[in-house]
Amino acid sequence: MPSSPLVTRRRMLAGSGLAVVAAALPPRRTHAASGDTGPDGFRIIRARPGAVKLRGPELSATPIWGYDGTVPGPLLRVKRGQEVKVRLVNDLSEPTVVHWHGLRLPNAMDGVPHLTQEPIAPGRSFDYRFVAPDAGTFWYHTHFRSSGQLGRGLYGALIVDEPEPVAVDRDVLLVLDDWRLSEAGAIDEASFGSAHDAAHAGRLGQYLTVNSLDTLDIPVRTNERLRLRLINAANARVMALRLDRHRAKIMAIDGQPSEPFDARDGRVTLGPGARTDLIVAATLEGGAKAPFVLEYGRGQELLVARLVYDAGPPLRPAPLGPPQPLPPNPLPERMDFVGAFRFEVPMDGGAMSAMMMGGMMGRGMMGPGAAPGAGGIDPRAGLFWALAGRSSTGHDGAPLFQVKRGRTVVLNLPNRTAFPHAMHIHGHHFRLLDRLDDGWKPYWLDTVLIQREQSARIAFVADNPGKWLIHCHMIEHMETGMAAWFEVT
Ligand SMILES: [Cu+2]
Repeated sequence: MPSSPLVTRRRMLAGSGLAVVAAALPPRRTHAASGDTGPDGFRIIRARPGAVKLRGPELSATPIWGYDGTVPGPLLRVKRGQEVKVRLVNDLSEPTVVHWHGLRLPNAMDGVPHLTQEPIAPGRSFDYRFVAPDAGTFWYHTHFRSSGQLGRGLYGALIVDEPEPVAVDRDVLLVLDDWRLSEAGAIDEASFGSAHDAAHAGRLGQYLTVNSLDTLDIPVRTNERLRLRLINAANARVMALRLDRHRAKIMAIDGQPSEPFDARDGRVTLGPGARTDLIVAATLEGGAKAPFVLEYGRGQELLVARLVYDAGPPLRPAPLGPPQPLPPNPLPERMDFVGAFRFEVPMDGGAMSAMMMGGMMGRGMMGPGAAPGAGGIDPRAGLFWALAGRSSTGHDGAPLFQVKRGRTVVLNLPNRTAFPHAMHIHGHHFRLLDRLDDGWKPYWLDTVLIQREQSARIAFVADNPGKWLIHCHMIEHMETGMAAWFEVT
């Protein structure tokens, strides 16, 4: 695996000394509290250029594309069962769409260009309207020319609150991203569409932000209970995070409640697109500081956030006990494995693979008209990856498979490449099956990180009719062949 590009020296210095103080997001801010809401109750969000100080307050702002010109975009917050109503106005110079990542919503609202809707032209708008079926931490992001649009900042968080408030003292959102910036602080646009990135680990930035800030200071009081909502909004970076000196319980993954379990040594790993909700007992003494870091490269780390303890008295005499599990969402309780539809979805291609070399040889050595590599991999056409034996960018071609509504689907996902992949399924959450086929992990996922030469088997009930994508959430892999769709009829 190639090493991550190094974070700049300045960024390291900033991370260790010049933290930006930022208030944690207040809980239960309603989505109507900021921005425009039309007379018909639609929250108006404009996809437009903006400028954000990604490198700290003392350096110049970076031109970005963002929802309402900000990164992350406006926080949307509804209660489970309430409607999300967003009128997306496209003030960009190119088309766009919005995908609601992890939401089990009606197909027409899924925001996949040409598959569920036509792209929203510049100057036009599209109304997204759906009921939020599950409480949890979700996000919304562009799904059009995603490498450039997501890489420029078109994403935001969507929090769906539980029917009854969860017993925490502080609810903090951390949206993580990495940026590839020039010395002057501009987004490196020349490298969008880089074939090298696409054929390797995807576009990795060298500059890490949380909520677009250089570092997030989270104020806490002794014996508080915190909920941390982590979202990995990077195009391709897998984020290995560690919270020091605290016991953290994983409460939810990819929006869905899990059986609570300890984050071992305070560690949690998020592939691109993934979310994790932690509950942390703040048990240090007043005035203490505890780092939350990104581990990368060979033993290097970078400060993401800090818990900064108030010097005053504890909030309560002793910390609260272990948290209760979050209330369940209405997910399928059982799956029919006997009658399941089973399908092989191998991942192939990429740099160092025989298939891609075959494609390069085929065209390069034998001249035009020669057959591309197996599975349609054709580097000359910008296709470096294949899923289930074919190379597609999503909506094109026939469905990978069709199943009747209600059928259990079991997919085997062997990663036959030299890189990890974060496989994302739209419209459904799935179970990660145990190796021995005798059970599943105590959580649900919508995106599963599969290491090189490993495989994962997943199962879900295809209970949501429509045309749904399955793709790698390393965006540059998706855009160069690692995508397909299936249909629930
Ligand atoms: Cu991938």
